[in-house]
Amino acid sequence: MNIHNSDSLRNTLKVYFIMGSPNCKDNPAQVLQEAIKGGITLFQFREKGIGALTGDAKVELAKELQQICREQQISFIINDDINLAIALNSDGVHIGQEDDPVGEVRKKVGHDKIIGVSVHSYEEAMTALEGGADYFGIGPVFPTKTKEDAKPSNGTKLIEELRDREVYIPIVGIGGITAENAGSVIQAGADGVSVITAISHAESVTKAAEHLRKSVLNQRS
Ligand code: TZP
Ligand code: MG
Repeated sequence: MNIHNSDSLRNTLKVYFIMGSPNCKDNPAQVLQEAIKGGITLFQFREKGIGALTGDAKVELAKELQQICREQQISFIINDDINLAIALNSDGVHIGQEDDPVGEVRKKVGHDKIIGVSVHSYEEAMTALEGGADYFGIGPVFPTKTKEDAKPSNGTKLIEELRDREVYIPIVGIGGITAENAGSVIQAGADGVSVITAISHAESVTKAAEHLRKSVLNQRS
């Protein structure tokens, strides 16, 4: 998209909230509103896991959350579901290694959309870069219970390796990130952090987002 590799995308990735209905104790629309109030900078709709909505119910929730993002000028990314992303004209998609190759996804969504790719090695990163990824998601940085099929946590090793090898694409860390450990992810070279439960399960969603935002913005990478 226009904000390819730019400071604008780096800034947008700083406090990246991801969720779907299985991650929320309260109504997802309310959780999203509160998270935006607390200062998240980007949202990803990830409707996965036990009890995840499918079919029309999933589409309706996606539309509702997208509308909230629009009103609050927060970009709206969809996890995995390229067809839904196209149908809703979302701002972008986030894909993993099990999904279609990045180049094919790029052809489908067009050049003005953000494509995020989860990578777990230098080789995967190079392939994603060649395919036209706009940013990488790297993790799990810390242990997490949120993703059933998550790989073992690997700290910030790959983030550091990519920066050492002069790969400057925007990067977010993911997996077990909290306000307490977010600083180390930024220090390692990430532009931002993406979190699910640190915000979605917080007693005060707004305060949790504020707290995370402060700890990210107070760091210099
Ligand atoms: N990918 C790697 S870890 C993870 C995903 C989607 C889950 C992150 O959730 P949490 O609750 O922030 O650890
Ligand atoms: Mg996927």
